[in-house]
Amino acid sequence: MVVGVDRGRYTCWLDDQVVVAMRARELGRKSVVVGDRVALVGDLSGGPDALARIVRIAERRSVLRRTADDDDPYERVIVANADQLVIVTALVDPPPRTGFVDRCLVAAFDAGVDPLLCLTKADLAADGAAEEFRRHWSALDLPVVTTRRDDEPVELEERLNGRLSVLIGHSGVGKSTLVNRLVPDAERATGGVSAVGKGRHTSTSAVALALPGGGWVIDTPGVRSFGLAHVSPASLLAGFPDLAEGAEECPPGCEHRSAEEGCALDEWVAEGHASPERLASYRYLLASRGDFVS
Ligand SMILES: Nc1nc2c(ncn2[C@@H]2O[C@H](COP(=O)(O)OP(=O)(O)OP(=O)(O)O)[C@@H](O)[C@H]2O)c(=O)[nH]1
Ligand SMILES: [Mg+2]
Ligand SMILES: [Zn+2]
Repeated sequence: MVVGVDRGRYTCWLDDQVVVAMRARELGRKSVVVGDRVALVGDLSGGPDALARIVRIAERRSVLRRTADDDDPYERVIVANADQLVIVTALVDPPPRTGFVDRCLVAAFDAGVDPLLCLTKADLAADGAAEEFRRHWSALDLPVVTTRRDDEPVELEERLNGRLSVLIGHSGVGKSTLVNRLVPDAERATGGVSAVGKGRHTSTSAVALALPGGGWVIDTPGVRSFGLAHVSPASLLAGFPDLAEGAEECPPGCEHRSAEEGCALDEWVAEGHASPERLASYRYLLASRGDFVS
């Protein structure tokens, strides 16, 4: 398994040992990402100067992608073969954003990866802040864990056990801090919280670490936005399962923009099946992508 990628060098985990490899020419332009299962040839000794070659990438069980912006055609594959996407959001500093979580949920559903919401820095937040924030997704079966500075992340640990999970979130939310607690010898650098938009990230590349209890956790650099240009309009709606059922009542070809155009989603929300904020978030995403359901 590829556990790290840095300037053309791929760190691979092979029989409990680290082997550094480069791409073999026969791979062509195919990208190799953290989480990929690969076939290696050459020097597999794992010595300091040993360099193996990646000759094949195994078929991926899942592919988690994002684009920098909603209209950016360039897709970045974040990780391959993840079972679980852990959406890491601080309750304060940086402040939580429901829209970011909604975007991650769309990406998770699109990739066929289970979402988990992890709310950090509960020690800094007002009482009830976690409950208030998570209420936004109360119509979904979205598992949520809350963590705080001085507590062991026991519940998170249980949910990561035996699975390949990737942590995604803005810079400074505490991803690397969690990884250091989960994997005692991880030694991931942690840093301050940079002002939003400053673009200073403490972690600069994705790294997979073996969990003591089995499974893997992947720490990733903070993302500023989670572009969804690669997600089809139909998949976008699938990322809002609380709304998708209501859309069955829409007229054929409904673009879900407004009740005036016959969209049934306003009625669905008025009946209490989903929250107005979720519908607003969905419509905001639709509009920011500049495409509509046909
Ligand atoms: N009070 C408190 N501070 C925390 C908690 N988790 C993380 N921090 C602090 O938040 C800051 C950022 O933590 P990091 O773990 O570096 O954040 P990150 O998400 O890995 O950031 P990037 O690598 O830039 O994406 C550090 O100063 C941590 O000590 C928490 O639960 N409570
Ligand atoms: Mg980090
Ligand atoms: Zn509609």
